[in-house]
Amino acid sequence: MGITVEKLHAMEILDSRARPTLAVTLVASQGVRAQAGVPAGASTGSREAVERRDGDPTRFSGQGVLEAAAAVNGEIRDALSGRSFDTLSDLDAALLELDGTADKSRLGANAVVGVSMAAARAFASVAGRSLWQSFAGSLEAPRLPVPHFNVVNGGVHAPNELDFQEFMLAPLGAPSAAEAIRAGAEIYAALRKLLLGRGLSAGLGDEGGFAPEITSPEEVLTLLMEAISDAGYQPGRHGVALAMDPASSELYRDGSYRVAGESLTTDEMIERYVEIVERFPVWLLEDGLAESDWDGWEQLTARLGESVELVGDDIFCTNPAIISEAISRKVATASLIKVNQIGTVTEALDAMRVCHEAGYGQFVSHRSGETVDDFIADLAVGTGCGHMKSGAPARGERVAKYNRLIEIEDGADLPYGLKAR
Ligand code: 2PG
Ligand code: MG
Repeated sequence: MGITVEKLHAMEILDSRARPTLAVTLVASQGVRAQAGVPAGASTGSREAVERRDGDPTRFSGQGVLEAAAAVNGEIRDALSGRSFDTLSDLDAALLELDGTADKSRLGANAVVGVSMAAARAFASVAGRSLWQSFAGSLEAPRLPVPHFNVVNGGVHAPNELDFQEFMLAPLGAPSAAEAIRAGAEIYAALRKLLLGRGLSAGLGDEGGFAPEITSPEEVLTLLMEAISDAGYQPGRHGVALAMDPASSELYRDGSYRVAGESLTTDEMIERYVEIVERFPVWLLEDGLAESDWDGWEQLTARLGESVELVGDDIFCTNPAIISEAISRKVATASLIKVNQIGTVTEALDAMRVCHEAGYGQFVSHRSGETVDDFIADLAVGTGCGHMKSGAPARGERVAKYNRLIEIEDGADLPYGLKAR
């Protein structure tokens, strides 16, 4: 069932980092009102869709989004109002045509994605479906994804000296999403106790994980192993595994990687990962190498691609064309999926389809700047992609997505876990 756009409205609200972002409302004449909160990143890939910021230094240090809101309330509203669309992909195509740039920079990717997300919700409601149900059948059969809890934050997400950005708990062996979330929360509490017991800070980074005064990635992983055991869980792929996002484009300068005061070549970084994977149950590594280090990525994939899921984030930017190139070069084994990184829901689904057809994983993700919008939970469930990350099991904007998984699981009899690959 299609929708006829009756009203469209955007306003400037705050994200979880005290920065402005957009809230978009779309009213369809079928009696449906749908909203979306637009996420925003800090460690961004250079080929991401470009969000529109006002650049007015007298407001929010130039980060305001009044012009992006005005694009929704003006040009986009004028172009879409009164028009009927059969599918979300038709509506998204109209947005792309109106913007006319490859990176959505004219209207602003934040404006475009907000309208696209609200429209996805409107199409689902008009069809009498939950959002996750509206994605069902597009890829794998729906399932509850393994939540990946980012419990230690570093890099550009925290003011500590830890270079790697994210250290995640992955309850691969949990029997259900609700039990996985319980594991995440209990281990988070055990980790807090461990940190405080050692006189380390339990202050939080942008994604709700702790930001202790630790510089060595191995030391963090050792602490996580302890916290998992302290909370009564089994570390490992049959229990609670580990995952990392070093966000290494941020560490890459003049051909080498800066890690804990050392300067490492690509080969040395790969060796470091090989050692880490031998010592710790790290099952997934995202952005292990920089977005410009494609040759390094080829080597990394040849070396670890069989044993670890290698996820491309900055390097792919949820862009179907870049992912296709990566597939032909045997770079990575999965893509991160961030809807705002590419700019429309339809294109994010295209990126997931490209991955799916090549046997690449799809790891649905929040951004470091978030609202309480829980869109990604439905996206991950409906596409059956098997895993999702939304930061720590703490702070409302992170927990909103995990709680949505609990709600979906409560109302539908769906399997939990990674899909069989
Ligand atoms: C990442 C994301 C989300 P940001 O690097 O994967 O965790 O961070 O939103 O800052 O790009
Ligand atoms: Mg990343």
